[in-house]
Amino acid sequence: MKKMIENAKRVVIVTHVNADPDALSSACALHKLVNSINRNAFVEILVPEGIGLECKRIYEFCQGMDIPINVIKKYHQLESREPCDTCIIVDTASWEQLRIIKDYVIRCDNIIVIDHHQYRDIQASDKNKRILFFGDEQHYSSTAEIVFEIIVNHDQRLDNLNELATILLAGVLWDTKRFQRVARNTFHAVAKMMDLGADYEEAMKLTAVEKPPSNRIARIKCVLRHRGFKIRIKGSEVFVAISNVGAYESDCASSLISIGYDISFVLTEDEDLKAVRVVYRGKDEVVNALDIDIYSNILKKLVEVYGGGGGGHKVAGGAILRTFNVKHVIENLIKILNSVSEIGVLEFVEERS
Ligand SMILES: [Mn+2]
Repeated sequence: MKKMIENAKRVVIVTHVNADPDALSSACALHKLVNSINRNAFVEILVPEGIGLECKRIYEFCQGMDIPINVIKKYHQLESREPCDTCIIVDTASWEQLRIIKDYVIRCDNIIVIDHHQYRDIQASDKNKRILFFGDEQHYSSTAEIVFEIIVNHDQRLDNLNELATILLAGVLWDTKRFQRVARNTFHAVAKMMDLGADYEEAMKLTAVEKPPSNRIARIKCVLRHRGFKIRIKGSEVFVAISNVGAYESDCASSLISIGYDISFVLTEDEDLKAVRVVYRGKDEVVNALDIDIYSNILKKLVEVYGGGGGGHKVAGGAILRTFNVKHVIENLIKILNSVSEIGVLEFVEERS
């Protein structure tokens, strides 16, 4: 990786669409690393579509450290850019998650992927390209931990290491939901971050979110529109919810889990992409005990039907499907649930109050 960066002229660091604190803090820290390895290279961070609300403070923090972050919303923003030779993809499991910057990144000669997702469809597809992978989900619960390890193992000590450690800690806090899920190296990494001057309180403040009223409306609509099902896998009952919303589908899927479902799927028609986005969430203890995994056994089958791509973990993930027919996707999803269930799919039916 160091050699690639030393020889680079133009480096682009990219995150997944609507960067979260893990993705954005990782990108900012890498920007400093690339600068320290190669002062002559042009380096920039590109974020497709936008930055999550929960990232506002990290965004400001990075700007305070003179790290430029460019949000790419339209193709013309890319057309005016020269092609880059080296791309660093962070916290991204699927090409589809790069959205409008996907084609720009695919043209890079050297690709470095730093990521912790279990399921992924980014592979070295083009043999002429050099592609490097860093990270796995067993050892790392966030991309920030991997980036931190790379920085700590770098032979030069970066300036403002305490501040970088603070934003990376914010990334860890976000992805672990304040240590509700951790991997083997998480606590080691966090202890080392604290040793190097990370400010825990500041890191917590960096990820505090105030959600807009439209988020609350989306979650209410999601609950009103949802359909609930009971399936059985290896003798145990599993409650599954399916819903659709126009935005905030991840929050919507999490809300369905918090009211009592074991697995939730939320679909969104994406006007710009002319595609359907699906996200899923699962309850940790239930999903870990199941004999199937949601991505490979359910969602991937939808990707096989419609095309597209996706990725994720045992308890969270998503995909883009090349269709614009939400109803059709839901029908197929129910069919797939039916095929994995020992008792078929039983729908909960209640009269409206
Ligand atoms: Mn992450």
